[in-house]
Amino acid sequence: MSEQWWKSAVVYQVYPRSFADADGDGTGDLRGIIGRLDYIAALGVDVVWLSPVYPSPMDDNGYDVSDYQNIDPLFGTLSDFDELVAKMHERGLKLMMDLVVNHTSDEHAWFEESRTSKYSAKRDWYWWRPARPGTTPGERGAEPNNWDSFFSGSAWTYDKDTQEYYLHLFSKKQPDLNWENPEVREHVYDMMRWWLDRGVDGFRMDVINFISKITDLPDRLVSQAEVPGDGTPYDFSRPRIHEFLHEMNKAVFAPADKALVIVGEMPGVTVDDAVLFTDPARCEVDMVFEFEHMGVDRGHDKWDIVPFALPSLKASLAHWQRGLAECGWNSLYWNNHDQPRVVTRFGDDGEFRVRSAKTLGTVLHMHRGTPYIYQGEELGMTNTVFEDIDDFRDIESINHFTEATSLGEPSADVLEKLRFMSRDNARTPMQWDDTAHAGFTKGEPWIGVNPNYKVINADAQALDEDSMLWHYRRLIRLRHELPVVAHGNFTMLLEDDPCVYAFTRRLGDTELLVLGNFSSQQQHLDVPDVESWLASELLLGNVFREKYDDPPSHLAPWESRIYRRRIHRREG
Ligand code: TEU
Repeated sequence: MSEQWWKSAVVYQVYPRSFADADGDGTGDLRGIIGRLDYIAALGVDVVWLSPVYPSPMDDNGYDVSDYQNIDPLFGTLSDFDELVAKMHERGLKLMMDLVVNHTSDEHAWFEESRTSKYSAKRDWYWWRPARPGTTPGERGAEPNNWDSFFSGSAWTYDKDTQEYYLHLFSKKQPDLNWENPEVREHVYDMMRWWLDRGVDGFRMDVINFISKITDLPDRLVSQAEVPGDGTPYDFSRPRIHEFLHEMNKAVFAPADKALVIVGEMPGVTVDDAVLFTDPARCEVDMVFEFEHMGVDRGHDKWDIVPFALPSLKASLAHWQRGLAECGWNSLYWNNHDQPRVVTRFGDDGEFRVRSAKTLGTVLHMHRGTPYIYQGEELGMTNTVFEDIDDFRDIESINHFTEATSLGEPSADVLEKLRFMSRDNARTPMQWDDTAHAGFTKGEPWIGVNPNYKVINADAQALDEDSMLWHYRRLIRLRHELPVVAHGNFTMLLEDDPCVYAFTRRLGDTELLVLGNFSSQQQHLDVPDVESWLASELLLGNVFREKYDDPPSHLAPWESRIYRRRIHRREG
């Protein structure tokens, strides 16, 4: 297997709570996943990314880990896990674990020891600081600096017993680990080696660019132009981040005698820094997972929803394609457990749901990078229906509702934004069939099933070769079969066109032309250098026609096509 096997791989993300429930308690589990491995294998993907299954108080659905070397009883046992790994490997699937080491749970033994006293041996494993000089500890404004948490409120929580604050970039139950302390790093590396020995094939490392911080934790700058409470200039990709990742690579990845995949989830990472993180010669990570394109419909924060404009999406993706053209590697995704469903967000989840979902898939999968499919995306699952705030489960959504309404924003307005942008849209149960609770559980699901499961479900689509599911299988096969899909260079066309997404890919004498109409109206298009495509071959489309005009001068609503041609030598 080539060293960079993951360049032609496709990743499938499983969010265990919502995938399949075998024991009927309403929450998905490892045995549920085992029961659905044939479904995953039939898609043709190479890697499964498993969101956290470690013991956790579940303040942030497992992204708050209280024991790194076990399985939460909600999800099963270590022996279920071993069986999952073995059965995945039997099917040629690799397992990528979610690794959450920027922070632990406040119920992790390390933090429990750390908080006992200022003189605890583990005090320095976290970021403890006294109140701001001249203030009264515990009062508003006394926090050591002015950073806000991603989940609303200050990033600091006061501990009355030891009269200091601890830092948490996420919830107050997710204290940040202090990576400056070499003992912390050694313990994390040991734990990672333990999972590799147990059979896992790689890690998706949660907010890994946050682990290095400017150690004096300065106040953020406050200016009109800046996001309120945004500490990002000080906590993203800070001074020692490359050193830490290189050290981890040498300590954990390099010695492993198997083909791994290492993904750095890095909110806010720049293209230039991504090149450094993923340059193979630097031995840090294999690819980044960045968020720039997830911001195209957001203003100053994720709740400031602005209208989607296709040229911004194209500009963002093209910027990354160009920036990593010579060196480095990126992930490609529309969805994950933190994002609303893409067909609702960038597509048309009404009349053209299937067609727009196929076009979104086609366009994404034909880019250069490693594509990720988030469970249910391959079925065209949509955002769900939330009647009121009690229907939400996500800490980020609920905290935002509490904060925004307490500041006077009408609850109806906040709810409307949550309905569109909340992470819970991604977290409704997987829609397996048209029986009760979409076949996800025999119990009461932990979060409501999307009411459209009778129409959108895996069983129905498995029987229909024209379905989304089959379309995704074809896209995955194209990547595996055509080197140009994985490795070809990328050229964006028609950059300013507000409705058409068009680009070429080229490797040697093979060139692909990818066209997608991102609108619910027919669109005229002028394919640049159209003559060269006259004798090309249509590889995949989503609108059936008796006769195709190749290449097309019009695309039907949400129509997409992939063409292939051979380049004659004199064209060079
Ligand atoms: O998310 C990191 C991240 O970028 C957050 O800002 C995330 O986008 C969040 O949803 C804000 O909208 C990772 C995990 O994917 C997420 O589920 C966790 O909540 C978070 O880290 C903390 O571990």
